[in-house]
Amino acid sequence: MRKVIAALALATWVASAAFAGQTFYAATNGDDGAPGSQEKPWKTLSAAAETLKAGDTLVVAPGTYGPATLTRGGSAGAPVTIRAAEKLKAIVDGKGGTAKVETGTAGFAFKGPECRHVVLEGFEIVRSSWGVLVDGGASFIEVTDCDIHGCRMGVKVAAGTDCVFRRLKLHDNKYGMHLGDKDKNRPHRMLVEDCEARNNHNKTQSAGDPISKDNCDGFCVECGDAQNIVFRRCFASGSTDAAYDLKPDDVVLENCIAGGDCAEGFKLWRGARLANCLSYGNSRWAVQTSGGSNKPVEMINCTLVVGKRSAVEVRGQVRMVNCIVVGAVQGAVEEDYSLLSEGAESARKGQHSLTGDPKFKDPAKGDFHLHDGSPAVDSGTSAGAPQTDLDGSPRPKGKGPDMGAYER
Ligand SMILES: [Ca+2]
Ligand SMILES: [Ca+2]
Repeated sequence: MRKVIAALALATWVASAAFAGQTFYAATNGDDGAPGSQEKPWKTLSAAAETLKAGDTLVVAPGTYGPATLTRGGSAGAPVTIRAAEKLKAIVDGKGGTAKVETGTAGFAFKGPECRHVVLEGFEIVRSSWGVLVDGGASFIEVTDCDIHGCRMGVKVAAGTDCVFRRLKLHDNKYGMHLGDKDKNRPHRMLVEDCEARNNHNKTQSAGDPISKDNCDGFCVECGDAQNIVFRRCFASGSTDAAYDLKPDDVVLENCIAGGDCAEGFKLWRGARLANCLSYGNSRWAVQTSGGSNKPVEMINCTLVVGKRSAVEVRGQVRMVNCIVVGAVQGAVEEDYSLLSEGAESARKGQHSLTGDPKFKDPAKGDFHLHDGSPAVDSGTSAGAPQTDLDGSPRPKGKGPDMGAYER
């Protein structure tokens, strides 16, 4: 019986593998006229990109390659997959650089409405105008486990929807990730998970470069009415502008950190919902909201620590529950069950809110977990509190939920 089941399982696997398409190979010593087999691989990713069909996988051997543009893809059950054989050992070099005026080279470009359902995995992408570019209405593009640096923009969605960006390291570009254009080409349905944006700024700017020297963000979404934009477990530091500069009304940030050396931690233009987020050590505000909408920014279980100016600057409406704020609050905040400290005390209106030292473990080293004696411990409300904290540990522990991003 066991043999029959094994045989059936194998038959099913073979059938689905056949349905799933073919596996091809590329290597720097290959030949674009070759069949693309493991023994006789292709040479360039640009030639391979023309050949791949729904369900096909391209496995790319270690080495350095030129850019590739995809204008076709797969389908929902049978994506086209382009994968580095060894993670970050296949490098795509656009041979441009951050300081250059736009040259129009993307490491990987996904272009046009026929380019749908493509998965890109495990590449290092360098010296391109855009490390990854989604344009012309491409959709269902999933980019994972890539290291993108030395580019003008790490990831740009110029015109596209339904993308997933996961475990990307975006560093030493001008911009980290830039989704959408100013109120056109709405980048609906974007999921950004476990991505890091570090040191994306404009060190050397060429004459005529249209990017303002000061306006370099870690993560930016331009379109106010883009829908279903989610950032989860992302980290940003070292941008000359914001860590997160996000215009959409309904953007959601869960377990995200703005970890220092940016102008603003979270720059939110209209509505937004932040849960378990931490902002500290930024040179202007931990959070700045710009209003422009009657939809309030909502924050629950966030820890917001003053940069050089104030902790929170509010234009528009902000609602805060279970938060810790250290530093001045400018503008009106509707808050409750929050701990307001070091200049934020006068903003306290909520009947369950507190003032006092939050007793962070080691704030100088960026550790905003709570000491035992912190007044924030067990002082929050369970109404609406996320069931896990910024570390992913269960909430509540002890007698109730704590205020701030970490539960103890
Ligand atoms: Ca900006
Ligand atoms: Ca607790």
